[in-house]
Amino acid sequence: MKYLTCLRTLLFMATLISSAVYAVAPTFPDGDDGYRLWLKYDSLEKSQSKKIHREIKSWHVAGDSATSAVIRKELHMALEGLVGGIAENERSFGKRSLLLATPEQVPALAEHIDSESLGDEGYTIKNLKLDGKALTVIAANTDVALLYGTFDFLRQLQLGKTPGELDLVSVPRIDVRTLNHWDNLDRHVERGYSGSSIWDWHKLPEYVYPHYYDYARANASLGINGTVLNNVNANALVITPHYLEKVKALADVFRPYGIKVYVSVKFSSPQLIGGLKTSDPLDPAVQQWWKDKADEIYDIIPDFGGFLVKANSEGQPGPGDFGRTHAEGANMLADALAPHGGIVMWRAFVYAHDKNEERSKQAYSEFKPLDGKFRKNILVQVKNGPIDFQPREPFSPLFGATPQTPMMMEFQVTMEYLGFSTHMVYLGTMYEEALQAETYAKGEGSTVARVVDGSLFNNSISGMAGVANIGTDRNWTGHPILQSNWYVFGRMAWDPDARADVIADEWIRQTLTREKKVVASIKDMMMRSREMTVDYMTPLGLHHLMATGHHYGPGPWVDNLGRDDWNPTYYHRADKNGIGLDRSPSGENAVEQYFSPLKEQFAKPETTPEEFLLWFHHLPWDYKIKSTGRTLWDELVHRYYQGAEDVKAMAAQWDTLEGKIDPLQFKQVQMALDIHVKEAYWWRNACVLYFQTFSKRPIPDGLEKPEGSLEEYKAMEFPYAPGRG
Ligand code: GCW
Repeated sequence: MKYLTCLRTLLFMATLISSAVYAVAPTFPDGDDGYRLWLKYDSLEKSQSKKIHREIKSWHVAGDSATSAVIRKELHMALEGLVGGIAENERSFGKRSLLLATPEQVPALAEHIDSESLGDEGYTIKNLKLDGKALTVIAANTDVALLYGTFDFLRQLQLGKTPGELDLVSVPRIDVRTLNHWDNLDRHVERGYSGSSIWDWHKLPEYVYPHYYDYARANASLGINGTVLNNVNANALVITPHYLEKVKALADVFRPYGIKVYVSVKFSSPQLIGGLKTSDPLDPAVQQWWKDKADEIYDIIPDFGGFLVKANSEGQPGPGDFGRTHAEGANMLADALAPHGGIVMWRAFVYAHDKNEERSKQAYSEFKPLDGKFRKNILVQVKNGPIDFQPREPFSPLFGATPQTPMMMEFQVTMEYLGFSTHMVYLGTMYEEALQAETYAKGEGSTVARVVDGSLFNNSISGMAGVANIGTDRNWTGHPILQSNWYVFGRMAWDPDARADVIADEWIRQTLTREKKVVASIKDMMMRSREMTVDYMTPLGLHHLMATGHHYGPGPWVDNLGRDDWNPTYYHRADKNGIGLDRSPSGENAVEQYFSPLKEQFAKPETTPEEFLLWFHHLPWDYKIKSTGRTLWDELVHRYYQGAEDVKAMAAQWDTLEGKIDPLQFKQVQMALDIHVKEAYWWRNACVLYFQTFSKRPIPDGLEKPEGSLEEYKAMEFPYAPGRG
């Protein structure tokens, strides 16, 4: 009896506890985990769906390649999701069908398309009659281009169009459109904030994950046609036989999607893995070693893309170690790859130990004199700004300076300097700003976009690279909204004149919602997000203020690093008189690297755009800011405050979307915004308190005092911040 009572009490208590747990257990929302990216294919509105069914009774893919199989699979899946399915006609095309074909596959198409202008990658989508049958046609010269056309077709449906309305031609403006993975062979991703590397090198080549295919689909949907698998701080092992088998396995997965693989190579590989005593590019044995290596690679991977090289930069070996130029180093590799059709992407991110030149000038000084000395299969890959992926930089003066050397654009998609993966920053506006900048290299209209696409100087090859923000996180990019940066990078690599707002709009409608008001609200936040970030991190042309090593959070006070130009103090030069780096003719004269009229405009503070003021000038704290009439100090503080406030307002704006988008995605962004707000205020407070020690001026009227003390901010340490180099 006693035993029973005891048991009953126990049971009663257990029920109490479990119901208490039940009552308070947080109901973390179920929902979309983001894995499907912008390829969700959720069902379209009924009316649109009906119309599509009226216009298209069946579809037919004429080809039978591996790429054709990919197209079929995508169409099956997408049409099933969007409109409940449309039948495939495997044998031919009937009345009112969607036909995907090259003129080679369906010769009657030839008279309807301008094959020559489409090239290998362009496509057209139009409505026409063939053999008396009304059709919607996706036509191109190759199956890969048909795949690009397929993805565009599906995008158009998701943007509200029906097949009958489509009439478009699309040809990529840039030849080489790559993602650069800064992924190490041990799966650590340098500057990666979305988990580990998606490449499981250990299990390759036998074990191939489904996400390799989905990665390829996502890239192909944007027209990305190359991927550099490993970090530019390269491990020589990647081109040993053991790893080449793994590279091959990935190449085999990507091939049907039109994606070539490339690897980053270490310049000293002949010594490290080849047993040679030198890696001197003019040494015949070294040249032969690379030729043999290229032959070996192409034996295994016949359509291998080529090499990406970081040389004589941040401790990496390079031709300079042997007294040779970048051109001599790059040419040696280019000669080894040329017989196989491979290319070299040679990075211009260099700043030498022994040079006493201001850092922003060094890449130009080094590469401009080499113009004309590079082989035809070399692209020089340049970061968008002259320093290093800062929240805002003027464009690198190398764009436009080398008519005979194609300059490949390198954007950072991962947000090393823009808040990792917890700040909600849409980078489309930043890319657009860089691409639309006027270089004046050949007078007006000489935009960076026209340098990069090769049209300004009629270069025979062109390229754009994006340092990927992709990792093993379920949603790929660690933050739902940051998927849009992968997306916009790809779309702008296809068309460097594409507009950030248009792309934001299409991304949102495919990924989050088609509800007009909600789309508008999200787009509004995305479009303003980068400017807010500039404001709370580095307003008015300030740059390189981040903490050391991991680059997480503010560190404007750092002044003790091994090299002068690693220190934030080198860049802001705040003192009792003022702040900013004088790059005008009376200072470092970096402005001379730009064409007129830019060099004259940048030479004087009055004509320098305000967003670059402190990039080019050291100005007194009481300098009058034209747009607001405030003193420089007051303006600086106001901007820091504005940036932080804008983020807070953005978080509140996001809150209004509860119930209007997928609950899990809503929640994930909301949680990230909590961090974002906190960190925006952290940046604001730390920077304002620090600069105040020089300006000795009060916080302007009407603004609250920064919280915390400078000492506290300086003492913060983050030994385990992700993504370290
Ligand atoms: O921005 C810096 C990064 C390094 C990176 C380097 C580069 C891969 O802090 O992590 O190294 O640029 O672009 O080579």
